[in-house]
Amino acid sequence: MITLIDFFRSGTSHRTRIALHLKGLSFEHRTVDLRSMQHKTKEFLAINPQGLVPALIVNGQILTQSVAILEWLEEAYPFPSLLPKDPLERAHVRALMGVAACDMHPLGNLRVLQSLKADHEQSDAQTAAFGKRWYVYGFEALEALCSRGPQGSWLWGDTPTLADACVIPQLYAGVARYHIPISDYPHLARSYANASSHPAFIAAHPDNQPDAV
Ligand SMILES: N[C@@H](CCC(=O)N[C@@H](CS)C(=O)NCC(=O)O)C(=O)O
Repeated sequence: MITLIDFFRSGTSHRTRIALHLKGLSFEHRTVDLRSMQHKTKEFLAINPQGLVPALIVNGQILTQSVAILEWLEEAYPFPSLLPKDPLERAHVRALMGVAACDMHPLGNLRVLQSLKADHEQSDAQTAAFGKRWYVYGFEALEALCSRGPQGSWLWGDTPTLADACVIPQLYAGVARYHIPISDYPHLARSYANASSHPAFIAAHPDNQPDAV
């Protein structure tokens, strides 16, 4: 039995949903609404002491940190594989995951942007410009890295990998929140377009979640 605790608009929840759907796993959904600070309640902090979504409950064990969850999913459910067979290829896919998960996502996260406003007196416009800058750097880096890899329908070759699971939510946020023109990044645009018609990515999309309003 798998329970995902998430929020529709959260990029880390989005990447976890993509991987769960790509693996074809059925799971129960529980929402923690970040807008009403449900992630800071005693009840949720008992689940994740960091007060961050997502969390995955697997047979009573609580998993946190989305990349750890993705890696667990790949190990526990190897088929369909979301990593290439070759160790060097895997390292390339994990580098793309790292750009999205370590270098882009944290700098646009709610608590970071809230701290810029509350502790450093930044306006909404300054905060948005700050977030956008790191996303643009991320888009540029991802595009350059993908151009070195196997060309196909997805970021790294012809099947979706954990890189697509991590990167697509950041592309979505970059386009929707910061209006970054995805067409300037052909490799990213191709994977983004494929995701828009792929059942697992559609099922995982923020707009298609029960808590989306
Ligand atoms: N490294 C963590 C980051 C989790 C994270 O930052 N989640 C965001 C939503 S995308 C969150 O819960 N933010 C609440 C906040 O910033 O207060 C992971 O990958 O799971």
